[in-house]
Amino acid sequence: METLKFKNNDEMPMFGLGTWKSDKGEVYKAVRDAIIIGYKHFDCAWVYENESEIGDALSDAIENGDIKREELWITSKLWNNRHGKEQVRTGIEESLKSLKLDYLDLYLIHWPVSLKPDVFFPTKPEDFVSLDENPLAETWTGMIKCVEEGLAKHIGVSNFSIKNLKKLITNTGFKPEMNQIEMHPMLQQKDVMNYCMSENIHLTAYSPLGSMDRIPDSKADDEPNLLEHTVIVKIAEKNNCTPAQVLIKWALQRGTAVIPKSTNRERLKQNFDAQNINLSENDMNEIAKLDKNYRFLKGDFWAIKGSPYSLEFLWG
Ligand code: NDP
Ligand code: 1BO
Repeated sequence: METLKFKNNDEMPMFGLGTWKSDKGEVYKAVRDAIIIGYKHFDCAWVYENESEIGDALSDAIENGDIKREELWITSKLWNNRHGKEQVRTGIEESLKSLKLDYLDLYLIHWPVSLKPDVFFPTKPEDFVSLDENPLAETWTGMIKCVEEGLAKHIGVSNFSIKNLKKLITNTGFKPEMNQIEMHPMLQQKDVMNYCMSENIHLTAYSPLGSMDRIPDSKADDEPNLLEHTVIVKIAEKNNCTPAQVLIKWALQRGTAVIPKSTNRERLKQNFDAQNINLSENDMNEIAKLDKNYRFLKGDFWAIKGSPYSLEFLWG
């Protein structure tokens, strides 16, 4: 399995399993199946509300001798209601307890957005805390402490634009080691990619298959279907593989990590096997033409009327 190398020589498997929307009652089996198939990297988050079941699967797999802790790469993410120098510790401890782990391999600030401690998801302006009141630099200081105290081996961010990355680095003097962002042929993020690569910040592509299992309310009426895109289907037929495999291998061949979600055993295996496909230069060039700057996750839930956050702040 190909890896991304960190400064201290730790290696993160570039291919991993996404777990957002992996329901309780399904995710235990999915993680156990994935480990048997060969998955080593699991992408988790406190807000996915399934870390406890993932933790059961990981500890049972370790106890059963299917895998060793040191062979696993576990990422989790700090939710927006645990921002702040001191609160980060509460956030990571909650995730570690649920995942039944002593340390995370990677801990990310999930979004550059702060919420009040008792708010899970915002419904009104008062649910937010502005970055003037709770600066990201303070949260980042809390993240650095997690590494110093051995709770996380590596730290990074998610959903950070170039502007927000630059501000964080200037204000703290410490670079995130990872930026996890939405990336697929319709949102290729070439500017963010060039910037991160020039700064030695690794990238992970989320929603690589188009995140079709999101709740209907969060989908645009005219949302495109990546898995049915004629160019992707044509390249899949040519390579004797599936459209999902083309999308996964495209991300890997660009040098990014990729974390497709599935709870279905056949699709878990299919996605894992995408690592063995080889897309030609011509295939990559054809896919490069599909960029439309199209986001499946627009982030508009942070930009409700009266919120201190805007889409321009997030992505501008
Ligand atoms: P994906 O793009 O991975 O798509 C998941 C959907 O694709 C599910 O409906 C899944 O169904 C289906 N699927 C999986 N494999 C195949 C296949 N081979 N053929 C056809 N359909 C398939 O969506 P996500 O949004 O879940 O993104 C992946 C992961 O990225 C998340 O789970 C999460 O870990 C992370 N993420 C992080 C975010 C962040 O803010 N940092 C935001 C969004 C995602 P089924 O399960 O039935 O197979
Ligand atoms: C708000 C959605 C988060 C998915 O990672």
